[in-house]
Amino acid sequence: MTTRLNPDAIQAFLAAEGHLGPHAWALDDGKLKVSLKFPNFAQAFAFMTEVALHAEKKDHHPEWFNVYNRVDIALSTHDAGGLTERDLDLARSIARAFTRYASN
Ligand code: HBI
Repeated sequence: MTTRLNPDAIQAFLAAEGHLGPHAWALDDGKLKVSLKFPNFAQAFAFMTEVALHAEKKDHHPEWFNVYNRVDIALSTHDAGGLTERDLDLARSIARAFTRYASN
């Protein structure tokens, strides 16, 4: 699905599912962004490996940056020039994966 979400749909997502423990998704520069912290690098990288497998299956990939125990993530659908259901779907996979890691 490559139809861009309307602003109300994005706000509804943020209100209902925007929270990941102490972290929260935010809309920034047309992308869904979150910064996650883990107890250490090994946990952060294990999380990234899990998410990478989901991303490959969905053919939808995060922009992300890792340093030590921090993973900064930005989601958007380049093909659509904004956010689509594919981003919310990947965000939900990220949230599910994150619940299995203790956050810092
Ligand atoms: N990942 N986040 C994101 N956005 C895309 O538009 C996208 C992607 N992964 C793969 C992908 N598009 C491909 O379908 C095309 O680039 C061919």
